[in-house]
Amino acid sequence: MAYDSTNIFARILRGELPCKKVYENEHVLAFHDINPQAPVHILVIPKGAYVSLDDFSAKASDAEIAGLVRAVGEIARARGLTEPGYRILANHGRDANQEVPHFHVHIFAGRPLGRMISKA
Ligand code: DGP
Repeated sequence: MAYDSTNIFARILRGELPCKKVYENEHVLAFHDINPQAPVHILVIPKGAYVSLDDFSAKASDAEIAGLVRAVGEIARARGLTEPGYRILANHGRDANQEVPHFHVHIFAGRPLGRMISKA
């Protein structure tokens, strides 16, 4: 799937749409999800144009990949999520219901999150 530069997160990265920013560095922007599924629901996105984890893991540089993973950990630590815990999730493609075609990692926290995934 080719990257669509009109997707919502590309527009946020270009400053065309607002977001509630949580964190930013050279490689990464993080902001609150517009439709939170937990008391803490943060999205961490690379600044580069990658459709999903599939694209990111195949094409991103080691620095971009390290930057994103380190940002997730840093955000979680800065927000005191290490204890009591948090969950990360990244949807790729149809079966996972990926809605926005710019790679993003969800961070969920702030309540007991149950086990793994819905059976529905
Ligand atoms: P996914 O299904 O993994 O592609 O999740 C996309 C998430 O993006 C979903 O939890 C809602 C969130 N989202 C969609 N549009 C916007 C937006 O304009 N701003 C913010 N902050 N989040 C958005």
